[in-house]
Amino acid sequence: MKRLILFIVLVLIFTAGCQSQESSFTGHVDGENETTAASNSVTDSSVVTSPKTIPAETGADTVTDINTNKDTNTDTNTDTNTDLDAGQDIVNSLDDLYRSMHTLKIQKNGESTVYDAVRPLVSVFGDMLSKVETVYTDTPEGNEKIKDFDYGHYDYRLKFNGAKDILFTRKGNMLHFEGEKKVYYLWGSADSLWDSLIFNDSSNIVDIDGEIIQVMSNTYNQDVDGDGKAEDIELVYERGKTEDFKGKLIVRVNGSEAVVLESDDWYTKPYRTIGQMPEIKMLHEENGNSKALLVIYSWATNGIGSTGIVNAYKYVNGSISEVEVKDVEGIINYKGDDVVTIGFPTLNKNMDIKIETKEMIEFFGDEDSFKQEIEADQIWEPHKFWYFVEDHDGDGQEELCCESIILMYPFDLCRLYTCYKYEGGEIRPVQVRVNAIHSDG
Ligand SMILES: [Ca+2]
Ligand SMILES: [Ca+2]
Repeated sequence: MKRLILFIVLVLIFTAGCQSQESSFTGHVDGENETTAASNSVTDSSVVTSPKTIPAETGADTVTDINTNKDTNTDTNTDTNTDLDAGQDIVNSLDDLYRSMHTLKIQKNGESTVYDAVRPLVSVFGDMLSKVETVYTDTPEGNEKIKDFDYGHYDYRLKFNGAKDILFTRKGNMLHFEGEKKVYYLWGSADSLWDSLIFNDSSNIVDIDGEIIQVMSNTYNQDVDGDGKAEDIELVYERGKTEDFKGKLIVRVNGSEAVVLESDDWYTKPYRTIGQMPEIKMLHEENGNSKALLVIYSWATNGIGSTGIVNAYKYVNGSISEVEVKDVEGIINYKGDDVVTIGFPTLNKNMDIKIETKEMIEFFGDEDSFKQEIEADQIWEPHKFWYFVEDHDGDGQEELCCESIILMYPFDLCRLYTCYKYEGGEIRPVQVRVNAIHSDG
Protein backbone atom coordinates (compact mmCIF):
# COMPACT_ATOMS: atom_id res chain seq x y z
CA MET A 1 0.00 0.00 0.00
CA LYS A 2 2.82 2.35 0.99
CA ARG A 3 4.55 1.57 -2.29
CA LEU A 4 1.38 2.17 -4.25
CA ILE A 5 0.95 5.60 -2.71
CA LEU A 6 4.60 6.40 -3.33
CA PHE A 7 4.19 5.30 -6.92
CA ILE A 8 1.13 7.49 -7.45
CA VAL A 9 2.94 10.46 -5.93
CA LEU A 10 5.91 9.86 -8.20
CA VAL A 11 3.67 9.58 -11.25
CA LEU A 12 2.02 12.88 -10.33
CA ILE A 13 5.37 14.60 -9.88
CA PHE A 14 6.57 13.05 -13.09
CA THR A 15 3.51 14.20 -15.03
CA ALA A 16 3.77 17.71 -13.63
CA GLY A 17 7.46 17.65 -14.47
CA CYS A 18 6.84 16.64 -18.06
CA GLN A 19 4.29 19.37 -18.51
CA SER A 20 6.65 21.86 -17.04
CA GLN A 21 9.35 20.84 -19.45
CA GLU A 22 7.00 20.99 -22.35
CA SER A 23 6.16 24.58 -21.61
CA SER A 24 9.63 25.53 -20.57
CA PHE A 25 11.83 23.84 -23.08
CA THR A 26 9.79 24.52 -26.16
CA GLY A 27 10.75 28.13 -25.81
CA HIS A 28 9.07 31.18 -24.48
CA VAL A 29 6.28 33.41 -25.57
CA ASP A 30 6.18 37.11 -26.09
CA GLY A 31 2.57 37.65 -25.11
CA GLU A 32 2.36 35.13 -22.34
CA ASN A 33 5.55 36.24 -20.73
CA GLU A 34 4.72 39.90 -20.76
CA THR A 35 1.25 39.29 -19.42
CA THR A 36 2.51 37.06 -16.68
CA ALA A 37 5.21 39.48 -15.73
CA ALA A 38 2.84 42.44 -15.80
CA SER A 39 0.08 40.84 -13.77
CA ASN A 40 2.55 39.70 -11.15
CA SER A 41 4.87 42.62 -11.13
CA VAL A 42 3.84 43.82 -7.68
CA THR A 43 3.84 40.38 -6.08
CA ASP A 44 6.66 38.15 -5.03
CA SER A 45 8.70 37.30 -8.04
CA SER A 46 8.58 33.58 -7.24
CA VAL A 47 4.94 33.74 -8.30
CA VAL A 48 6.08 34.82 -11.71
CA THR A 49 7.96 31.63 -12.31
CA SER A 50 5.79 29.09 -10.53
CA PRO A 51 2.68 29.16 -12.76
CA LYS A 52 4.75 27.78 -15.60
CA THR A 53 5.51 24.66 -13.60
CA ILE A 54 2.15 22.98 -13.37
CA PRO A 55 -0.79 23.94 -15.60
CA ALA A 56 -1.02 21.97 -18.81
CA GLU A 57 -2.96 24.75 -20.48
CA THR A 58 -0.08 27.15 -20.14
CA GLY A 59 2.11 24.65 -21.89
CA ALA A 60 -0.34 24.27 -24.75
CA ASP A 61 -0.63 28.02 -25.20
CA THR A 62 3.08 28.36 -25.12
CA VAL A 63 3.57 25.91 -27.92
CA THR A 64 0.93 27.55 -30.11
CA ASP A 65 2.22 31.02 -29.54
CA ILE A 66 5.78 30.07 -30.10
CA ASN A 67 4.95 28.73 -33.52
CA THR A 68 3.35 31.93 -34.61
CA ASN A 69 5.90 34.20 -33.03
CA LYS A 70 9.13 32.55 -34.00
CA ASP A 71 10.45 35.55 -35.84
CA THR A 72 10.11 37.92 -32.94
CA ASN A 73 11.58 35.48 -30.47
CA THR A 74 14.93 37.20 -30.28
CA ASP A 75 13.39 40.57 -29.56
CA THR A 76 11.33 39.07 -26.77
CA ASN A 77 14.38 37.69 -25.08
CA THR A 78 16.02 41.05 -25.14
CA ASP A 79 12.91 42.67 -23.72
CA THR A 80 12.57 40.10 -20.98
CA ASN A 81 16.16 40.40 -19.97
CA THR A 82 15.86 44.16 -19.84
CA ASP A 83 12.80 43.80 -17.62
CA LEU A 84 14.65 41.46 -15.35
CA ASP A 85 17.64 43.71 -15.17
CA ALA A 86 15.28 46.47 -14.18
CA GLY A 87 14.64 44.86 -10.82
CA GLN A 88 12.81 41.52 -11.01
CA ASP A 89 14.32 38.58 -9.24
CA ILE A 90 16.43 36.56 -11.59
CA VAL A 91 16.84 32.83 -11.31
CA ASN A 92 20.16 32.17 -9.63
CA SER A 93 19.99 28.50 -8.64
CA LEU A 94 19.52 25.33 -10.64
CA ASP A 95 16.43 24.31 -8.69
CA ASP A 96 14.68 27.51 -9.69
CA LEU A 97 15.95 27.23 -13.22
CA TYR A 98 13.85 24.09 -13.57
CA ARG A 99 10.69 25.99 -12.87
CA SER A 100 11.30 28.68 -15.42
CA MET A 101 13.71 27.59 -18.09
CA HIS A 102 12.74 28.78 -21.51
CA THR A 103 15.26 29.74 -24.15
CA LEU A 104 19.00 29.52 -24.25
CA LYS A 105 21.73 31.59 -25.81
CA ILE A 106 25.38 30.67 -25.70
CA GLN A 107 28.33 33.01 -25.77
CA LYS A 108 31.94 31.97 -26.01
CA ASN A 109 34.51 33.64 -23.81
CA GLY A 110 36.20 36.58 -25.53
CA GLU A 111 33.55 36.85 -28.27
CA SER A 112 30.76 39.34 -28.58
CA THR A 113 28.44 37.13 -30.64
CA VAL A 114 25.55 35.61 -28.72
CA TYR A 115 24.19 32.49 -30.41
CA ASP A 116 20.59 31.31 -30.16
CA ALA A 117 20.49 27.64 -29.21
CA VAL A 118 18.15 25.47 -31.25
CA ARG A 119 15.40 23.89 -29.19
CA PRO A 120 16.85 20.37 -28.91
CA LEU A 121 20.01 21.93 -27.56
CA VAL A 122 18.08 23.73 -24.82
CA SER A 123 16.82 20.33 -23.75
CA VAL A 124 20.28 18.77 -23.93
CA PHE A 125 21.75 21.48 -21.73
CA GLY A 126 18.79 21.34 -19.34
CA ASP A 127 19.39 17.61 -19.07
CA MET A 128 23.09 18.10 -18.46
CA LEU A 129 22.37 20.60 -15.69
CA SER A 130 19.94 18.16 -14.05
CA LYS A 131 22.87 15.81 -13.45
CA VAL A 132 25.26 18.09 -11.62
CA GLU A 133 26.60 17.83 -8.11
CA THR A 134 26.97 20.76 -5.75
CA VAL A 135 30.40 21.58 -4.37
CA TYR A 136 29.98 21.53 -0.60
CA THR A 137 32.70 23.83 0.65
CA ASP A 138 32.27 22.60 4.24
CA THR A 139 33.70 19.20 3.29
CA PRO A 140 37.41 18.42 2.64
CA GLU A 141 36.55 17.18 -0.88
CA GLY A 142 34.56 20.30 -1.66
CA ASN A 143 37.31 22.50 -0.33
CA GLU A 144 39.87 20.74 -2.46
CA LYS A 145 37.69 21.18 -5.53
CA ILE A 146 37.13 24.86 -5.02
CA LYS A 147 40.50 26.02 -3.73
CA ASP A 148 41.88 26.96 -7.16
CA PHE A 149 38.54 27.86 -8.68
CA ASP A 150 38.51 31.18 -10.50
CA TYR A 151 35.02 32.69 -10.36
CA GLY A 152 35.94 35.15 -13.08
CA HIS A 153 37.12 32.58 -15.59
CA TYR A 154 34.81 30.68 -17.94
CA ASP A 155 34.73 29.15 -21.40
CA TYR A 156 31.02 29.58 -22.15
CA ARG A 157 28.16 31.69 -20.93
CA LEU A 158 24.85 29.86 -20.86
CA LYS A 159 22.20 32.56 -21.07
CA PHE A 160 18.87 31.07 -20.07
CA ASN A 161 16.04 33.52 -20.43
CA GLY A 162 15.08 34.91 -17.02
CA ALA A 163 18.17 33.57 -15.28
CA LYS A 164 21.56 34.92 -14.38
CA ASP A 165 24.23 33.79 -16.81
CA ILE A 166 25.71 30.41 -16.02
CA LEU A 167 29.45 30.44 -16.46
CA PHE A 168 30.85 27.08 -17.52
CA THR A 169 34.52 26.17 -17.23
CA ARG A 170 35.61 23.14 -19.23
CA LYS A 171 38.51 22.41 -16.91
CA GLY A 172 36.97 20.47 -14.05
CA ASN A 173 33.53 20.75 -15.71
CA MET A 174 32.46 23.33 -13.18
CA LEU A 175 29.77 25.95 -13.39
CA HIS A 176 28.13 28.67 -11.37
CA PHE A 177 25.62 31.46 -11.77
CA GLU A 178 27.48 34.70 -12.38
CA GLY A 179 27.92 36.58 -9.12
CA GLU A 180 26.86 33.58 -7.01
CA LYS A 181 29.11 31.63 -4.65
CA LYS A 182 27.53 28.23 -5.19
CA VAL A 183 29.51 26.04 -7.58
CA TYR A 184 28.31 22.90 -9.30
CA TYR A 185 30.24 20.27 -11.21
CA LEU A 186 29.49 17.47 -13.62
CA TRP A 187 30.42 13.89 -12.81
CA GLY A 188 32.02 13.51 -16.20
CA SER A 189 33.62 15.54 -18.90
CA ALA A 190 31.30 17.44 -21.22
CA ASP A 191 34.09 17.98 -23.77
CA SER A 192 32.39 15.86 -26.38
CA LEU A 193 29.18 17.89 -26.02
CA TRP A 194 31.00 21.21 -26.39
CA ASP A 195 33.05 19.88 -29.30
CA SER A 196 29.97 18.82 -31.23
CA LEU A 197 28.38 22.27 -31.11
CA ILE A 198 28.13 24.07 -34.43
CA PHE A 199 28.21 27.86 -34.15
CA ASN A 200 26.79 29.42 -37.30
CA ASP A 201 28.15 32.93 -37.70
CA SER A 202 25.78 34.03 -40.43
CA SER A 203 22.57 33.10 -38.58
CA ASN A 204 23.95 33.41 -35.04
CA ILE A 205 22.44 30.03 -34.24
CA VAL A 206 24.16 27.25 -32.34
CA ASP A 207 23.17 23.68 -33.18
CA ILE A 208 24.62 20.30 -32.36
CA ASP A 209 26.11 17.74 -34.67
CA GLY A 210 24.62 14.23 -34.80
CA GLU A 211 21.50 12.53 -33.49
CA ILE A 212 23.18 10.77 -30.57
CA ILE A 213 24.66 13.25 -28.15
CA GLN A 214 27.38 12.29 -25.73
CA VAL A 215 26.55 14.52 -22.80
CA MET A 216 29.17 13.39 -20.30
CA SER A 217 31.86 10.76 -20.05
CA ASN A 218 34.66 9.57 -17.83
CA THR A 219 37.54 7.44 -19.01
CA TYR A 220 39.67 5.03 -17.06
CA ASN A 221 42.65 2.82 -17.85
CA GLN A 222 42.88 -0.47 -16.00
CA ASP A 223 43.73 -4.06 -16.72
CA VAL A 224 40.34 -5.62 -16.09
CA ASP A 225 40.80 -9.09 -17.56
CA GLY A 226 44.23 -9.66 -16.05
CA ASP A 227 46.20 -10.17 -19.28
CA GLY A 228 48.71 -7.49 -18.34
CA LYS A 229 47.39 -4.89 -20.79
CA ALA A 230 45.23 -1.98 -19.66
CA GLU A 231 41.77 -1.63 -21.16
CA ASP A 232 40.11 1.56 -22.36
CA ILE A 233 37.17 1.97 -20.03
CA GLU A 234 34.46 4.58 -20.42
CA LEU A 235 31.43 5.56 -18.42
CA VAL A 236 29.24 7.54 -20.76
CA TYR A 237 25.92 9.33 -20.70
CA GLU A 238 24.37 9.32 -24.16
CA ARG A 239 21.02 10.60 -25.33
CA GLY A 240 19.14 11.33 -28.49
CA LYS A 241 18.75 14.86 -29.78
CA THR A 242 15.05 14.72 -28.92
CA GLU A 243 13.43 16.93 -26.35
CA ASP A 244 13.24 14.78 -23.28
CA PHE A 245 15.36 13.99 -20.29
CA LYS A 246 16.03 10.38 -21.07
CA GLY A 247 19.16 8.69 -22.20
CA LYS A 248 21.50 5.85 -21.42
CA LEU A 249 24.29 5.46 -18.94
CA ILE A 250 26.70 3.09 -20.61
CA VAL A 251 29.88 1.36 -19.54
CA ARG A 252 32.35 0.38 -22.26
CA VAL A 253 35.49 -1.73 -22.12
CA ASN A 254 37.54 -1.68 -25.33
CA GLY A 255 34.33 -0.92 -27.20
CA SER A 256 32.26 -3.73 -25.71
CA GLU A 257 29.39 -2.09 -23.87
CA ALA A 258 26.72 -2.70 -21.25
CA VAL A 259 23.82 -0.40 -20.43
CA VAL A 260 23.77 0.56 -16.76
CA LEU A 261 20.61 2.67 -16.90
CA GLU A 262 18.30 3.66 -19.70
CA SER A 263 15.17 5.60 -20.48
CA ASP A 264 13.13 6.45 -17.35
CA ASP A 265 15.68 4.77 -15.10
CA TRP A 266 18.11 7.55 -15.79
CA TYR A 267 15.55 10.31 -15.70
CA THR A 268 16.47 12.91 -13.13
CA LYS A 269 15.04 16.30 -12.19
CA PRO A 270 12.35 17.13 -11.43
CA TYR A 271 11.49 13.44 -11.06
CA ARG A 272 14.40 12.60 -8.77
CA THR A 273 17.86 13.66 -7.77
CA ILE A 274 21.17 11.89 -7.93
CA GLY A 275 22.83 11.75 -4.53
CA GLN A 276 26.21 10.39 -5.39
CA MET A 277 27.25 10.71 -9.02
CA PRO A 278 28.07 7.50 -10.91
CA GLU A 279 31.68 6.39 -10.88
CA ILE A 280 33.64 3.31 -11.75
CA LYS A 281 35.52 1.34 -9.11
CA MET A 282 37.53 -1.86 -9.45
CA LEU A 283 37.26 -4.93 -7.28
CA HIS A 284 40.21 -7.36 -7.45
CA GLU A 285 39.40 -11.00 -7.86
CA GLU A 286 40.32 -13.16 -4.88
CA ASN A 287 42.96 -15.68 -5.94
CA GLY A 288 43.03 -14.38 -9.48
CA ASN A 289 44.24 -11.58 -11.75
CA SER A 290 41.02 -10.14 -13.08
CA LYS A 291 38.86 -7.38 -11.67
CA ALA A 292 35.17 -6.78 -11.45
CA LEU A 293 34.19 -3.37 -12.70
CA LEU A 294 31.71 -1.62 -10.44
CA VAL A 295 29.45 1.29 -11.32
CA ILE A 296 28.44 2.91 -8.04
CA TYR A 297 25.96 5.72 -7.52
CA SER A 298 23.07 6.72 -5.29
CA TRP A 299 19.73 8.48 -5.51
CA ALA A 300 18.54 11.07 -3.04
CA THR A 301 15.50 9.48 -1.39
CA ASN A 302 12.78 11.32 0.47
CA GLY A 303 12.33 10.29 4.07
CA ILE A 304 15.31 8.00 4.23
CA GLY A 305 18.04 10.10 2.66
CA SER A 306 19.70 7.92 0.12
CA THR A 307 19.44 4.76 -1.95
CA GLY A 308 22.72 3.20 -3.00
CA ILE A 309 23.11 1.16 -6.17
CA VAL A 310 25.94 -0.96 -7.53
CA ASN A 311 26.15 -2.61 -10.93
CA ALA A 312 29.00 -5.05 -11.47
CA TYR A 313 30.59 -6.28 -14.70
CA LYS A 314 33.38 -8.53 -15.85
CA TYR A 315 35.38 -8.38 -19.04
CA VAL A 316 36.26 -11.78 -20.48
CA ASN A 317 37.49 -12.62 -24.00
CA GLY A 318 36.86 -9.09 -25.23
CA SER A 319 33.29 -8.99 -24.01
CA ILE A 320 31.65 -7.26 -21.07
CA SER A 321 28.92 -8.98 -19.06
CA GLU A 322 27.13 -8.51 -15.80
CA VAL A 323 28.27 -10.02 -12.50
CA GLU A 324 25.77 -10.79 -9.80
CA VAL A 325 26.17 -9.04 -6.47
CA LYS A 326 24.70 -11.51 -3.99
CA ASP A 327 22.74 -10.09 -1.14
CA VAL A 328 23.46 -10.96 2.43
CA GLU A 329 20.86 -13.31 3.92
CA GLY A 330 19.78 -12.92 7.50
CA ILE A 331 17.34 -14.24 10.05
CA ILE A 332 15.99 -12.17 12.91
CA ASN A 333 14.80 -13.52 16.25
CA TYR A 334 13.50 -11.65 19.24
CA LYS A 335 14.98 -13.02 22.45
CA GLY A 336 13.07 -10.73 24.80
CA ASP A 337 14.28 -7.94 27.08
CA ASP A 338 15.12 -5.64 24.16
CA VAL A 339 17.55 -8.14 22.65
CA VAL A 340 17.32 -9.17 19.01
CA THR A 341 19.51 -11.82 17.42
CA ILE A 342 20.46 -11.42 13.80
CA GLY A 343 21.86 -14.54 12.21
CA PHE A 344 23.76 -14.81 8.94
CA PRO A 345 23.70 -18.53 8.08
CA THR A 346 25.94 -18.33 5.02
CA LEU A 347 28.59 -16.51 7.05
CA ASN A 348 28.15 -18.63 10.14
CA LYS A 349 27.56 -15.62 12.27
CA ASN A 350 25.02 -14.60 14.92
CA MET A 351 24.89 -11.21 16.53
CA ASP A 352 22.85 -9.92 19.43
CA ILE A 353 21.78 -6.33 19.35
CA LYS A 354 19.94 -4.24 21.87
CA ILE A 355 16.92 -2.43 20.48
CA GLU A 356 14.55 -0.07 22.26
CA THR A 357 11.39 -2.14 21.85
CA LYS A 358 8.87 -0.39 24.11
CA GLU A 359 7.42 1.81 21.40
CA MET A 360 7.38 -1.03 18.88
CA ILE A 361 5.57 -3.39 21.23
CA GLU A 362 2.98 -0.68 21.85
CA PHE A 363 2.62 -0.11 18.14
CA PHE A 364 2.05 -3.78 17.33
CA GLY A 365 -0.23 -4.33 20.34
CA ASP A 366 1.71 -6.75 22.54
CA GLU A 367 5.03 -8.54 22.78
CA ASP A 368 3.83 -11.62 20.86
CA SER A 369 2.59 -9.58 17.92
CA PHE A 370 5.84 -7.65 17.91
CA LYS A 371 7.85 -10.90 17.95
CA GLN A 372 5.77 -12.26 15.09
CA GLU A 373 6.26 -9.08 13.09
CA ILE A 374 10.00 -8.79 13.63
CA GLU A 375 10.59 -12.45 12.80
CA ALA A 376 8.53 -12.27 9.61
CA ASP A 377 10.60 -12.85 6.50
CA GLN A 378 9.60 -9.76 4.65
CA ILE A 379 11.41 -7.34 6.93
CA TRP A 380 14.69 -8.84 5.80
CA GLU A 381 15.24 -6.36 3.01
CA PRO A 382 17.94 -3.98 4.19
CA HIS A 383 17.65 -0.59 2.57
CA LYS A 384 21.04 0.35 1.09
CA PHE A 385 22.25 3.89 1.66
CA TRP A 386 25.47 3.76 -0.32
CA TYR A 387 28.26 1.56 -1.60
CA PHE A 388 31.97 2.26 -1.43
CA VAL A 389 35.25 0.44 -1.95
CA GLU A 390 37.81 0.23 0.84
CA ASP A 391 40.16 -2.17 2.56
CA HIS A 392 37.78 -3.00 5.32
CA ASP A 393 39.80 -5.72 7.07
CA GLY A 394 43.27 -4.29 6.50
CA ASP A 395 44.55 -7.23 4.45
CA GLY A 396 45.84 -4.92 1.71
CA GLN A 397 43.01 -5.70 -0.72
CA GLU A 398 39.94 -3.53 -1.14
CA GLU A 399 36.43 -4.86 -0.65
CA LEU A 400 33.10 -3.59 -1.87
CA CYS A 401 31.23 -2.33 1.20
CA CYS A 402 27.70 -1.19 1.79
CA GLU A 403 26.00 0.68 4.57
CA SER A 404 22.33 -0.11 4.95
CA ILE A 405 19.50 -0.10 7.40
CA ILE A 406 17.15 -2.88 8.48
CA LEU A 407 13.64 -1.53 8.71
CA MET A 408 10.47 -2.83 10.24
CA TYR A 409 7.96 -0.32 9.01
CA PRO A 410 7.52 2.24 10.54
CA PHE A 411 10.59 1.57 12.70
CA ASP A 412 14.31 1.46 12.03
CA LEU A 413 15.84 -1.60 13.67
CA CYS A 414 19.57 -1.31 13.16
CA ARG A 415 22.34 -0.42 10.78
CA LEU A 416 24.04 -3.10 8.75
CA TYR A 417 27.52 -2.92 7.24
CA THR A 418 28.32 -5.53 4.63
CA CYS A 419 31.54 -6.17 2.74
CA TYR A 420 31.78 -8.23 -0.41
CA LYS A 421 34.54 -10.00 -2.32
CA TYR A 422 34.80 -10.99 -5.97
CA GLU A 423 35.53 -14.68 -6.30
CA GLY A 424 34.53 -17.49 -8.62
CA GLY A 425 32.72 -15.15 -11.00
CA GLU A 426 30.42 -13.66 -8.39
CA ILE A 427 30.47 -10.95 -5.76
CA ARG A 428 29.30 -12.20 -2.39
CA PRO A 429 29.17 -10.93 1.17
CA VAL A 430 32.07 -12.00 3.35
CA GLN A 431 31.75 -9.77 6.39
CA VAL A 432 28.85 -8.18 8.24
CA ARG A 433 28.50 -5.91 11.20
CA VAL A 434 25.37 -4.73 12.92
CA ASN A 435 25.11 -1.47 14.83
CA ALA A 436 22.36 -0.04 16.94
CA ILE A 437 20.73 3.05 15.47
CA HIS A 438 22.35 6.32 16.59
CA SER A 439 25.52 4.63 17.80
CA ASP A 440 28.07 4.93 15.07
CA GLY A 441 31.14 2.82 15.37
CA1 LIG B 1 43.68 -6.37 -20.08
CA1 LIG C 1 40.56 -6.12 2.57
